[in-house]
Amino acid sequence: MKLYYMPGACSLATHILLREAGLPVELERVGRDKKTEHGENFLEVTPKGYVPALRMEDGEILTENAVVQNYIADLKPASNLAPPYGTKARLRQDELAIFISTEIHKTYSPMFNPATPDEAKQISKDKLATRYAMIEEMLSDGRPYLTGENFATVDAYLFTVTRWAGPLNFDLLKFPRVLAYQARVAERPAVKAALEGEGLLKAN
Ligand SMILES: N[C@@H](CCC(=O)N[C@@H](CS)C(=O)NCC(=O)O)C(=O)O
Repeated sequence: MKLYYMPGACSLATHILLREAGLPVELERVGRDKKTEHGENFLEVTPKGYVPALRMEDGEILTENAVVQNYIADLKPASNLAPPYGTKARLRQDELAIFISTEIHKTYSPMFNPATPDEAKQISKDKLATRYAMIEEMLSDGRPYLTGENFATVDAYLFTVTRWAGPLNFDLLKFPRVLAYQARVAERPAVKAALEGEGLLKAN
């Protein structure tokens, strides 16, 4: 399997999950010009032109964060990254993944665009604040991870997009449990390895 990624982008979540699942990690960096580090035209890999894109063992390309993340989890059920398909627990985890995708990830996205007016960026920040208030509430019972005791797909996803808060000047100080959660996830060996693999962490 080969993961097409951009350093620190949402594809980091899939990268983390490959490492959490103990699967081989083959990475192909995609540039802003849609060329990959080995000269592939990324638009021929996927006309969507965005990461993550996962080339599966059969050669087909799989896209869309929530789906790619579940695919990795289901390849290695013993890693407990997602409950079995068809269970209520899986339904709830999928609900959370789509919440992260549509209500958090895609609220950050326009803030990366220099053409987005400041008023629009503020609207995004106000919306993010209401969404993080929900995450803060979820963590209020002391659970270490979003779905309870186990690190899951949704943790890799939320951690990845929440890393953008700093560079985009979205203040997380009002959400101390979210901040503690970020620090907790960052300590996981697989997360450290993925960050280092993308050149986002200085090796000691
Ligand atoms: N709907 C896609 C969106 C993925 C996405 O937003 N990818 C961003 C990086 S976080 C990207 O590749 N942007 C480059 C572009 O759109 O040209 C998903 O949920 O996986």
